[in-house]
Amino acid sequence: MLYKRSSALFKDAQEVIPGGVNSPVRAFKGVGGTPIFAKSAKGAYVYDEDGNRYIDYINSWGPMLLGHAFKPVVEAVKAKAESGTSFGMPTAIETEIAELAVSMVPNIDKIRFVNSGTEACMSAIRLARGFTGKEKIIKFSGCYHGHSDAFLIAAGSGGATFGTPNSPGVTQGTAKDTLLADYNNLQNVEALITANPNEIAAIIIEPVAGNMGCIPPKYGFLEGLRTLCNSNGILLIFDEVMTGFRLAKGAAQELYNVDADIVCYGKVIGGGLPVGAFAARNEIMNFLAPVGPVYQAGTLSGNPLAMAAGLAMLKAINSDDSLFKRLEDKTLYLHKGMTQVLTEFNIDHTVNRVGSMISVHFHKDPVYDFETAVNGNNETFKAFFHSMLKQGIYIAPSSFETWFITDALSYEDLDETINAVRNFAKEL
Ligand code: HOZ
Repeated sequence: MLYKRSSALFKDAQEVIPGGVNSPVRAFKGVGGTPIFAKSAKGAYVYDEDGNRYIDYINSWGPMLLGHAFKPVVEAVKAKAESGTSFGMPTAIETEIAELAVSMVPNIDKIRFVNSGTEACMSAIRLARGFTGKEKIIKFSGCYHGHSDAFLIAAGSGGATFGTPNSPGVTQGTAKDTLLADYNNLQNVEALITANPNEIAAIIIEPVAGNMGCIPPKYGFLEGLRTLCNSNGILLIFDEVMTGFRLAKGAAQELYNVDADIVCYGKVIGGGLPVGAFAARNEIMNFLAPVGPVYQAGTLSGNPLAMAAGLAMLKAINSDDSLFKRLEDKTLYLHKGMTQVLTEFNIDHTVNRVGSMISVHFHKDPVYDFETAVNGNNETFKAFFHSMLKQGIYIAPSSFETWFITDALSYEDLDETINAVRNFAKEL
């Protein structure tokens, strides 16, 4: 494959944008080499500036559940743009998407739209602190809840990729209010609660972690957190930015039958436009301004183009009763195919999967928390990434990211991918 134009564009970009990218993991620093520049995308494929085609397993890091340039979304955005792109006034479409979202998800009465998953999680902890009158939060090592200060402590995603899970610029004052627990370790959480009596406002978690690869919650873990929260007056926040409207209509809350107190959304809910949201029952949401005292605002929040995209996306998901089964079947097919090849070639691996989230860890033992995720062989991952890229398969340029399966993928695409894994295994 030729990457001539991408290389030239990257060179120019580095002159005017830090690292040439507007979000660090895109820069390929974790795997080496030059990032490819996207030119267009349709369905399961993304095309770069040099004209190469890739089967896409990043899918804009999650939003493209139904494939790139999904027609209903594109048409809704085009139509909406004709009547103005932003007003800073309430619009009818905001209520329409809010009603639909609330009807699809168990356990929420009201939802507030923001512009990103980062904003959603940042606002959710402010709300939790305001509601409970307490200041500390518990987060899990390797989970990533966006880049607001309170979360850049043992953060997954780019933080883990670049070895900067604790970012400079976060004050000690902020850091001391974020307590860290190990994913899938209830005893750990219990000990933190005991050591900080009456001080913890919220526990925030990705109910299926996607920022240290894909890591499922162990049986009973989410239920255990729910019980601990109930008995200690702590709010449970599910960061469903990745899982929301992807794992089921009601996402992880529905899949695991555990109710969170506040749920954060992003990615799929915006159909590929910048949208985040957080939601809860009335009692909690009514603490938000202008009804309650906790302030949160945004000039572009509820932007009509973003709402039109999100609404078209949610309508398509809500009206398709076999969607989640199709996604699960495709992901399982890929899981089985890759496992078979890697086993045949004696390559140490663990493949984790929940619904349409999947990741390959080059390690023979189970991967269930950040420590076990870090144990993966990064040299093998790098070789894997570049081999797949050369063969036209675009996976996340970091072993600390989940892959996102889209409904646009055909079984031929999946076979092509499994075949590419076979070629990689032969070469290794
Ligand atoms: N935070 C995203 C990965 N978990 C990366 C977003 C991007 O680079 O577009």
